[in-house]
Amino acid sequence: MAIKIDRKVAHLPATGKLVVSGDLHGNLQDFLCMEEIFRRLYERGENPYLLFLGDLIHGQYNYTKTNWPQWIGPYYPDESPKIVERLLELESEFPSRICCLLGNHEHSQIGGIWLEKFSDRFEFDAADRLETFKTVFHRLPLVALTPCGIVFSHACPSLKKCFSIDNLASVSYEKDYNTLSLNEIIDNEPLGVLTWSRLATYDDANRFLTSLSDGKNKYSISICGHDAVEEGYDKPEANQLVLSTSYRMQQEMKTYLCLDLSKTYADVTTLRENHELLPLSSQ
Ligand SMILES: [Mn+2]
Repeated sequence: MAIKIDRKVAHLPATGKLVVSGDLHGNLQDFLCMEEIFRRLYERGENPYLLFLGDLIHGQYNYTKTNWPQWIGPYYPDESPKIVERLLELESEFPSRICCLLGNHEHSQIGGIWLEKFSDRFEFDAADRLETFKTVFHRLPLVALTPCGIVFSHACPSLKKCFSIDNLASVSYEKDYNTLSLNEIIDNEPLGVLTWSRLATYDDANRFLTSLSDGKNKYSISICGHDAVEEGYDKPEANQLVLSTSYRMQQEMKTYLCLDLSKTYADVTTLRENHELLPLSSQ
């Protein structure tokens, strides 16, 4: 079994374990921690897959170790280019087991909206590899579907229209969004919404999940990153979970997700602390 990527949609298999990380923003140590969790499962013969929810890149550039504010969590240097390189190494070591979704920060490097607060250190630090990295960002899927009933995206599915799997697979990253305002890109369905939105109602998420469901697969939960929630995860609605693994997290609250792909998860109560939702720091 393998992760199958059909254009901008990743399809996870129906067996094995899936470990999921939220936003990292250049935190190489936390990336390596997720890698270690994946490797341990692999060595134990658990048939694991590793999914990142996007925003691997763009760490803090305006703070150093000496003026690092406490609200960001423990100090870390921005090692964004090393993370992308490590992702590529992992992908070649474990073909079809590693997947990263497109976040608004990866998108900003290939025509997505660019905000002043984004770090152009990335382009500086990765100048010699930038074209390679852009090719990588162009192929990152927008959503990941699991037969266990969960759909993953970087940001919340506050879509007002219905989209089929083929609609999502056909999304193009070629357009230049830089002339749009933040509000305009959030109105831009589905790409702007699924990389930028911080809030979806129960009905929005339900419409999204239902329009992707078919006779074979029924999707009941939307999981995204993008926002930092203090507790490590939030369940804003019965059909939505927000996961915060690294960025802007205090060490002991950093949370990752581990799913059994052969199970069915019907609503967010089935995602339990210390079972599916696990502390990164105890690894
Ligand atoms: Mn984001």
